[in-house]
Amino acid sequence: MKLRTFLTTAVAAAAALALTAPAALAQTAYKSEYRMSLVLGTAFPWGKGGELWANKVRERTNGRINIKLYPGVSLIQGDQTREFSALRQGVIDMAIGSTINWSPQVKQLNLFSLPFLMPDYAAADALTQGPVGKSLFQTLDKAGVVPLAWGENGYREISNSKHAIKTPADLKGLKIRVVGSPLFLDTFTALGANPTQMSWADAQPAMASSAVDGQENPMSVYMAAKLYTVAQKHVTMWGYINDPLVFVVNKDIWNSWTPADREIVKQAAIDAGKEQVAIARKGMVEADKPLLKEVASHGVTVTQLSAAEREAFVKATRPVVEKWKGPIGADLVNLAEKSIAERKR
Ligand code: X2X
Repeated sequence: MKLRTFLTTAVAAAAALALTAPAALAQTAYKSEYRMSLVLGTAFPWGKGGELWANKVRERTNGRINIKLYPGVSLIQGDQTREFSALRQGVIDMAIGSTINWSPQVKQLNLFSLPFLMPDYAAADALTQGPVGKSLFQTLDKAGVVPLAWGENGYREISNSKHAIKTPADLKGLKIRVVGSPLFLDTFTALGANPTQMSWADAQPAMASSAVDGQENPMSVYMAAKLYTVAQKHVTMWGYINDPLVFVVNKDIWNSWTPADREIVKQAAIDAGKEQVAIARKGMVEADKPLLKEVASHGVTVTQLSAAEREAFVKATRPVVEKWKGPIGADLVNLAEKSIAERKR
């Protein structure tokens, strides 16, 4: 090669490198490990979702993106309502989080905690998989994270150590552990109970020592955490709310990946989310609800409500729905009600 040609080629190559430098830099800036935050570990459907997502990403990127699970929200010392802020700040790289835990920062997510909004699984799907889900993803994006897919913690049923709950009067004076969104204080106060906020980590010892009488969580969580061993011998199936899970990535982390890798991470989240929802519903969607039989086999009273009995709880909590419509956004609540009314069953 003549010197002149060589120089021209070298200059062109240097220019090309300069142009592509940000992308090239981004690729070399991959971390050896990414930290995924979760409240519940792999003994629970929630943690299984994390494992599925991480494995799919590792396989499909040939190990370029390695994810380690941090259950028990251990990156933020178990303080689950700080997860969203930590995610935004980069203390956490990615997460599968409950809408409940992020709703103190993202008020629209309180939608899913409106009592008796979603009568069945089809209603929950109509929200996450329809225009409401899209709108909430835009909100999350604006709030500074990259939302990729929906999962599910599940329909939350109430348990306690004292007696069967059949009417709101049965809740009177019961000390109920709730998660740290103010909406829950309103709901349980409206029902005559005595709600107290604490993290999941603190909740189990509190039940064991009778510092609290009851709690509300999906039956899959109740079973995997063996809540019948911490005096929770009465369960009422009232299905008052369902908390979806959201698969998200911190924005800077997302931007550090190549477009091809972003697509892989997103598709893996969607695939893992679908599988995770099926795992979360297992035992509850079959006609004979085998999970409830298993619960009852531990000496637990499982109370089913008639339509009229359930209606009494709906009526008692109606003012809470009215109060929270404004803070959540009336348009969003209306869109949710419309999506549910038009749902496929
Ligand atoms: O703390 C709870 O109750 C749990 C595990 O369900 C959530 O993180 C919302």
